[in-house]
Amino acid sequence: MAHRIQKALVTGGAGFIGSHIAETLSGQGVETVVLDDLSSGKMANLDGFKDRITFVKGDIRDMETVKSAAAGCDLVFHEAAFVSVPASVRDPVLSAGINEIGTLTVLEGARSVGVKRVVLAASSAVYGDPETVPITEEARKRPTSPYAVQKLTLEFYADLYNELYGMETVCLRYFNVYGPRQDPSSPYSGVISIFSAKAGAKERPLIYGDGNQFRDFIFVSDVVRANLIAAGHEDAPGHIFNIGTGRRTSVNELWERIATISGAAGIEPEYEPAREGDIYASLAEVQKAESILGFKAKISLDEGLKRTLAWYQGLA
Ligand code: UD2
Repeated sequence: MAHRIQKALVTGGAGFIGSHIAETLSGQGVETVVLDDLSSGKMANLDGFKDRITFVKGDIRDMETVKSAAAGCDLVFHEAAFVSVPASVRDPVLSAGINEIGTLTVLEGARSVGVKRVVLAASSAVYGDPETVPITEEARKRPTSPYAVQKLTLEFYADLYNELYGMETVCLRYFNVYGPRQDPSSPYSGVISIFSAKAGAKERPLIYGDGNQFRDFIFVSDVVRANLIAAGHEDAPGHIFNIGTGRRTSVNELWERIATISGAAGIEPEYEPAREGDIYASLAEVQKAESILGFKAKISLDEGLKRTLAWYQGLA
């Protein structure tokens, strides 16, 4: 597993999820290279471990940059992406350049320098509005945004590199990931980051719709662990795994818990009409990751929220 990794590249390693992967890898003594163009990632996310990594500022669409960052690596974690769903709706061509051509460049660059395995960040966005929950990996794919189409394309390319070129690839379809370093600053930021910031400021949150819509929220350290297992497990290559908890939480319940933990209980949310294109139900079927990888999320929502809120309080 992770102890067999000598050197790894994390694309998007200055971003929310990528920085946690880079921090864990480098903390385990893995020689870690971070490639990030800082378009949404931040140097501040590397605070505390930047002396343990090699940071390369560069664009994943540039083949030479990718090749030199990946040189000598046995593993690549591909977390770099154009991450905003609504922004992908506004700019499908720009987002496709990063999420499709950028991904292809990472795969091809990795292959050309002899990387053994690439673990890629896929997304539950590929399912769109599901017919039933929990959602199995085989469920119908109904992408409802350019971002979702691009993440589905990423999976096809990953599979192709596994089958056609014999470079091992594993795709992890993240559900709603949350935790420290998630940026709360845009209205389209993850709901937990927004609610945490609101609770800290003792302000009323906005809930879109009736608040009964639900999600599968997974804490970022569990996602890091899933990546490390996917990186080392001999049965992982060629597979796509849902990475969630299998537990559902409604947006109403989420606010209640955040408010209680942060001492903001009694602050009533404001309600607005549901966001256009919002999905009502999302919940992972987690059996496949459990049976093949032995991966199971460990951090309860309350524990994850406590750690997240503590971090946002530290920022204030
Ligand atoms: C998630 C992913 C997105 C994409 C999508 C696929 C995150 C941050 N986003 O979007 O990248 O993969 O899934 O379906 O993981 N909400 C409020 N008030 C707020 C903010 C949000 O009520 O201030 C609601 C929102 O309307 C939605 C729920 O909270 O019903 C979750 O919203 P989100 O933006 O955190 O994540 P989601 O699932 O829409």
